[in-house]
Amino acid sequence: MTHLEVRDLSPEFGAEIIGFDPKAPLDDATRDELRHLFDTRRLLLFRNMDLSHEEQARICTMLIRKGEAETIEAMGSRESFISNKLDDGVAPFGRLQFHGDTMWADNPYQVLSLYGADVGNPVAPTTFVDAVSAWKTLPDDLRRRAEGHEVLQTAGAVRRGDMSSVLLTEVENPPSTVTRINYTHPRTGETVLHICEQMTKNVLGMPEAESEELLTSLFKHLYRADRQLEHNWRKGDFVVFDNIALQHSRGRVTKEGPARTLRKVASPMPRLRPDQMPRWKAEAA
Ligand SMILES: O=C(O)CCC(=O)C(=O)O
Ligand SMILES: [Fe+2]
Repeated sequence: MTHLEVRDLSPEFGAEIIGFDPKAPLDDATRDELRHLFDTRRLLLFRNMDLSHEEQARICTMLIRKGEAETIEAMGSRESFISNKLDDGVAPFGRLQFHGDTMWADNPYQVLSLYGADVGNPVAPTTFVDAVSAWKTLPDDLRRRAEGHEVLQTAGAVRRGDMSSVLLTEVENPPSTVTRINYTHPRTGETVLHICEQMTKNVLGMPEAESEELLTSLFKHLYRADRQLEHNWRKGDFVVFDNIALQHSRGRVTKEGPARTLRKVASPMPRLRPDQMPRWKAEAA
């Protein structure tokens, strides 16, 4: 068994793992330890990695107990980069508010990972918060007001709070889904405070002002500065995280700034009906 050194990144979540070699055969005990760390720490950081797309995808699926033999073809994972330099780079500029990727889908990604393929200095960090510990620590009065209510999660642009330099992607036919605010995590069974500033439009069956007031109070708790974990990128960093338990945001990126190219792999792909496929329009800051 490989000896892994584990360093917690914050009291609630996140761990840096030292001593893992993604190119070596994975024995059962090491695999079980990594799965346990992923379930309990929700974000794992590996530094100084030399990781292919295939290796990145294999770690993602292994952590959520999908067949280890699953290939990137079977995952439907095209190699894709968040980048301010590549011609086909995703989210090439601007700031991103807190979100979970595909939170607007009926079966959102369970795991998301970013690998620092080309990283200059300084570049904008990615910041994480933990929506499981946020639910656990919610004050009783807020929990009573929120529990059982449903919200609309949409891929359409939601505008709230400070929108300066936020990258807004216009979607012609935004897909959406309805979920409970107290959402049951599909793998761990834990309760997640399942709302985000970027994609949660409103609380169903509540007057608009009351809905926004409740969401704002919940966001204040969820995004409290002392719950945020900032990741400052270096080339070769590999961050893999639970996309349902955690949310992420990022600071402002510019096309002129130092290179910031992160390979993104998610699993499993949500199954969308053809009429749910978003048609992205222009991106505007
Ligand atoms: O650029 C980042 O740090 C995160 C990007 C992101 O959130 C995304 O592409 O979904
Ligand atoms: Fe994202």
